Amino acid sequence: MFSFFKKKSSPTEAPAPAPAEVPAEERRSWVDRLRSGIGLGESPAEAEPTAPEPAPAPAPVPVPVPVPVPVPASVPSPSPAPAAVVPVPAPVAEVPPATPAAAPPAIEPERRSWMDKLRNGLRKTGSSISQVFTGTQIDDALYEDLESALLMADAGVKATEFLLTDLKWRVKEAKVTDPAAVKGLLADAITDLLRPLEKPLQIGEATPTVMMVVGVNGAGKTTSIGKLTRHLADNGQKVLLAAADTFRAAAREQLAVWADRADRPDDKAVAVEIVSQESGDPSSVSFDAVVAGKSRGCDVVIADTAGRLPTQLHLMEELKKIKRVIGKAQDGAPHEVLLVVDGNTGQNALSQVRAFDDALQLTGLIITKLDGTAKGGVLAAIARERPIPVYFVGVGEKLEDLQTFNAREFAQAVLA
Ligand SMILES: Nc1nc2c(ncn2[C@@H]2O[C@H](COP(=O)(O)OP(=O)(O)OP(=O)(O)O)[C@@H](O)[C@H]2O)c(=O)[nH]1
Ligand SMILES: [Mg+2]
Repeated sequence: MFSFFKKKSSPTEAPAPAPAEVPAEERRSWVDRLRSGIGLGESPAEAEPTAPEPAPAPAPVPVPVPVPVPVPASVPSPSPAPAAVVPVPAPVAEVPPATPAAAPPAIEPERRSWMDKLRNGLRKTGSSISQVFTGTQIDDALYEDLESALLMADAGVKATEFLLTDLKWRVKEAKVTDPAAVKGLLADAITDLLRPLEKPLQIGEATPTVMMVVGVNGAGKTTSIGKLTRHLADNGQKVLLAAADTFRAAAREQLAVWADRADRPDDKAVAVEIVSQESGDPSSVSFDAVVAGKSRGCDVVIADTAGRLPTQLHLMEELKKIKRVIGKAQDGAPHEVLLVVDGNTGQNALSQVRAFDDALQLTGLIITKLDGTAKGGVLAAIARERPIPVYFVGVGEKLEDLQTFNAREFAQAVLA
C-alpha cells in the first residue's frame, strides 16, 4: 500500500528528545487516520505507477471508509449529506460491504481526547447558542436570538443569513414544533455548510510533494509543520524541511526539535532533514531544499516561512517570489500552499484567508488554537465566502492535538 516507502534510515545522532511524546500505539491510530485522511500515496495516479516491481500483487480494492465520527444526523434532514468517503486499499481480499445499519466505528481514544479539547475550547459558543433553544416556542424571537449568537460566534453576516434561511426551511420541512429539535436541525445545517471544507490532503502524486506554509506571525506554522512532519516521518515518509523563515534565528532549531526522532527504534520512521542558510534569502533556501529533495529522493518537502501581515506588501511579494522560485526548482510545485490561521482571530481570520488566497492561490488551511478562546464560527464564514479545504485543526501544542477536520464533529463541538 505504501509502495514508495523509503527504507528506514538509522539515526546518526541523538539530540534532545522531541516534545509531546505519544505512545507508539496512539501514533499508529493517528497514522491510520492519516492514511485515510491524508491519502498517503493512495491516489489513483499512484495506484498505476510505472512500477519497476514486476510482482503483480492483488490490486488494492478501494473501500469506502466512513468518516471517523459516528454521530448520527439528529432529526430528519431534507438533504442528508452522505458520509465523506476516502478510498483506501483493502488489507485483505474480502471486505465486508458497508451496510447502513452497521455499527458505527469506535472512536480512537486519541481522537476522543482531541474532540473533548475542541468541545472545551468552543464551550462558550456552544452555551450561548444552546441558550437560544431553551424556550417553548419556535418564533421570530428565537431566530433573532440565534442570529445574535451566530454573529457573536464570528460566523459573519453572510454565513449567519445563510444558516438562518436554511434552518427555517429545515424546520418547515421536518415539521418540528419543539425548540430543542431545532438545535439538531441547526447541527445538520452547519454540517452541510462546512462539508465542502472537508478534503484530504494528498501526498504522493508528485515526488517530492512540495508544500509551502504561510501565515501571520505566531499563527502556529512551525508547530503545525513539526507535527505534520512527525506524523509523516513516523509513517515512513522521507521529509525534508526548508527553514525558509530566515527572519527568526531560532526557527531552524524549533523545526529541528520536532523533526528529531532518534528515539523511535521500534517503527518505520525515517530521519527528517533540514535545509537552512545563515541569514539567507528565503527563496534560495526554498529552491535549494526542493532541488535537494529531488536529488535525495524525498517524498515531501515542506517550506516554513516567516510570519507576516497581509498588509506588509513587500513581504507578500517575497512569498510570491518563494512560490515562483519553488516552481523553477520543480515543475508543478508547490503542490500545496497552506495557510495557518489562529482560530482566535475571529473575523480577521477571514480577511487573512482572502488576502493570502488572492496573493498565493491557497490550496488548504490549518486552523490552530481552537482550544483557547476561539469561537469557531469563522469556519462557517470561510465556508460561505472562501471555501478552501481545512486539512487540519489544532487544539493544543502536543503532537496528537493536530487532527483532520470533520464537518459533523465540528458542528457538534460548536453546539455542545
Ligand atoms: N494552545 C495552542 N497553542 C498552539 C497551537 N498551535 C501552536 N501553538 C503555540 O503557538 C505559539 C506560536 O507557534 P509557532 O508554531 O511558533 O507559530 P509560527 O506561526 O511559526 O510563528 P512565527 O514563525 O513567529 O510567525 C507556540 O507557543 C505554539 O506552541 C494550538 O493549536 N493550540
Ligand atoms: Mg514559525
